[in-house]
Amino acid sequence: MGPSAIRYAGLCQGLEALGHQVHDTGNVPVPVNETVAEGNPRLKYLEPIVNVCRDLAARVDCSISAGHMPVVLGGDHSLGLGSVMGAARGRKLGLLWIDAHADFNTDETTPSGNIHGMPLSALCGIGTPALLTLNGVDHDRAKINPRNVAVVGARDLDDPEKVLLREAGVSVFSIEAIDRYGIHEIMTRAIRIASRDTDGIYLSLDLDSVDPRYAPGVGTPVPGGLTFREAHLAVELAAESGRMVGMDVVEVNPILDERNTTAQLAVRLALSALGKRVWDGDWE
Ligand SMILES: [Mn+2]
Repeated sequence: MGPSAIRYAGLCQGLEALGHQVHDTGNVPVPVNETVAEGNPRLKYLEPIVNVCRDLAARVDCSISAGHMPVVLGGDHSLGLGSVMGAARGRKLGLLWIDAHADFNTDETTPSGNIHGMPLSALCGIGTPALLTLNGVDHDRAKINPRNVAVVGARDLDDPEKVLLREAGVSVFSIEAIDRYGIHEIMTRAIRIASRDTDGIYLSLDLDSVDPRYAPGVGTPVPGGLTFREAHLAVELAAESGRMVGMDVVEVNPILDERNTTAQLAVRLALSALGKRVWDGDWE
């Protein structure tokens, strides 16, 4: 439903108006939630999630290899495991994870059993082998160096998750860091970390990073998030780095939304991340 809402809010038309050529490849097939078994309560829906991620990884790899910029819409942030793993095939990637959460739990630390709380740890090589290798089919286990990962906007971290983040060496720029230093300075630092000795940057944008006033239609809203303008500046700076190879726009849930507000914001942010500016002439 998330991708439909984002399409309905005009993503393709907006991208074309920016001068991009758009190939909408349609939805990645996902089984209907209510028809599959939840399975292991510490790794809910592991099997369907791994299958979807394996399919998505191949599509993203193909897209980048063909010289395109994949824009992956969701939906559950567990898809980030597939998209980033695909983007990291044969490429050394830095990762910007803009999110209210760090998504760095494992099956051992998870309070909920939701895999959308685990993709970033799995991408850094931490957690259950089925996620790390997409069930052994994917040979590029743990491609992302945690030293090239920056989490931006975090404000809801679990204690065991904090220990894992620290041990791994991930840079976490909490909302407090943004309050103190400003989004421009924090994104500059985050982009520097993701750029260091890498071939490019993948941006994974969880709409719950934005304050629920502007993005009410997300699964796990947390008050005190990025403002409308901070979110835009964050992705504009990512675009300006000239190093982005692909992006996710996720956690849009139309059932929880108010008149498609969150999908509309998702479109605005995706366009800003792909080059849209209010004014691109001189300021002086
Ligand atoms: Mn997330």
